[in-house]
Amino acid sequence: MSMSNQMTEPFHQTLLAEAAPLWEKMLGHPFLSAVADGSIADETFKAWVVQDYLFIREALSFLSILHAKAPHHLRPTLGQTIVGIHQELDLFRKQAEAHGISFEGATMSFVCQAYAHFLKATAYERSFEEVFTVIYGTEKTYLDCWLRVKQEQAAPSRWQAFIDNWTSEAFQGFVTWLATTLDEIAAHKSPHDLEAMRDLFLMTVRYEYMFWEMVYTDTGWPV
Ligand code: MP5
Repeated sequence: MSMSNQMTEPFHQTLLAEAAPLWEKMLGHPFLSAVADGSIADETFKAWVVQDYLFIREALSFLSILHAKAPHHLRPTLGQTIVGIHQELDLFRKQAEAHGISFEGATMSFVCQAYAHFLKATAYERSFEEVFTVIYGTEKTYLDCWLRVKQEQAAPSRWQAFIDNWTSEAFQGFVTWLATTLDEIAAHKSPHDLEAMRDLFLMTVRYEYMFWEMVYTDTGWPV
């Protein structure tokens, strides 16, 4: 694949251009349109709440290792994301209580576990730049997916707290910071390194698609 335009185009835009077909498929997932038009089955959305709760709880170790690998000047913001995850877990617990959802005894589905383990393996084994590329992927996908829901919404949803969580100005600002910082980091990397970062980014987007697919098709463990 060609990295020839890396000098002219910010790296995050190169990644988004490479991922464009996958991205469209992800944004067009029926889970998202069903949330937007209010037709999503309660049980389907609740399955997502449980799986995403388990997922972000696991993602804490990914973020902690990213923080530990980060250069000093990026640590204040990355440290805040760890606090942010704890706040998000509180949001999930409050919403679960309000909607009669229980996390007790819940286990990660096949896809949820695979994705969570991909994050952790990346955090432990890959360079800071590679891990940073993955966090950009996880956050940018969520921003765009929930923005799509918000844009298509004709009426408030009973799941509005989640929609608002990933479409807030603060979250948009954070994702912009991730993109700008990724561009700065990438400016000093070799084509070989950039290619490894790109591969991880595309893998992240694939997992994001599979996460919607898993909850929508109610795939826990196929066997
Ligand atoms: C995120 C998430 C966003 N909550 N769940 C999945 C499957 N992908 C991405 O991460 P965060 O930390 O909740 O903003």
